[in-house]
Amino acid sequence: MSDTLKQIAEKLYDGKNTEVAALTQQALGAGLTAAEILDGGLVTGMDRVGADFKNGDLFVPEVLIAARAMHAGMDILRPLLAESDVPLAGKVIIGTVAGDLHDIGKNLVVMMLEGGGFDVVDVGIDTSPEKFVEAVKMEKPDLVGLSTLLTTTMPSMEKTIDALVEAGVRGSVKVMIGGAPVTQAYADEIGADGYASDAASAVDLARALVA
Ligand code: B12
Repeated sequence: MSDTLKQIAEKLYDGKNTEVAALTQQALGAGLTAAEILDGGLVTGMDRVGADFKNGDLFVPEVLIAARAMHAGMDILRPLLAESDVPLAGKVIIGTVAGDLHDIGKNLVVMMLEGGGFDVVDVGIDTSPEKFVEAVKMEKPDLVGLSTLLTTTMPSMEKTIDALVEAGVRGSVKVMIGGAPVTQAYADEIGADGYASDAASAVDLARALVA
């Protein structure tokens, strides 16, 4: 891996957004492609953030700062990636289900998925099953992510999956769920394809589901 890519990954891990942006420009100037910088620099750095978040060496504020640095690099690469037809890891629609306004964890998952090379469409909080269905029809994602933090809104996850089935689009997407009250057993019970307990595991799961 080139030195510049290594530095991008390191500065991203340290949350240095100005340096990540400057190094990203430098790498482009040196002739590296946007895809090489994304994979070898930004995604590599964000993967390390994810691993250390999972094992308890990093906490939410550090992940948010690293994600901001990732965005600084992505802002430069995004237009180039859009032009060059670089295959992304996959497309994900994600939202907090109906009745639930919590979004801190969901936003972390969004950032980690973006850091993992996914194209993410965030449909927000208190998202009705109908809105999920509409978004799936419009965006044609590979994966739908459902988040909830309240036990009282866990049934909204099942209603969302049922609505995808009724609309005839369940077969075209994988569904992953997450949030403090849900478990793998609950995912199995409501017919989701998988559950992940944190943002880093969500990226691993998303990669496995779209593989
Ligand atoms: C912050 C917070 C709020 C904020 C939310 C702000 C926001 N923008 O999100 C506010 C003040 C608005 C709020 C409101 C309420 N809250 Co509140 N809130 C919390 C609190 C303190 C932290 C939640 C949080 O952000 N955690 C940090 C994130 C990083 O963790 P996380 O969300 O679990 O996300 C991680 C994983 O779960 C996973 N993940 C999350 N989503 C997804 C999705 C996918 C697809 C995948 C794969 C993974 C995944 O990855 C994330 C990152 O690693 C918790 C208590 C706690 N300590 O957890 C209570 C808590 C969730 N709230 C609770 C309650 C009861 C409420 C209220 C009903 C209170 C009230 N009486 O008004 C309202 C509900 C409003 C509504 N309709 O939603 C209860 C829920 C109890 C229950 N079991 O149902 C809790 C547990 C507090 C408690 N001990 O009683 N709350």
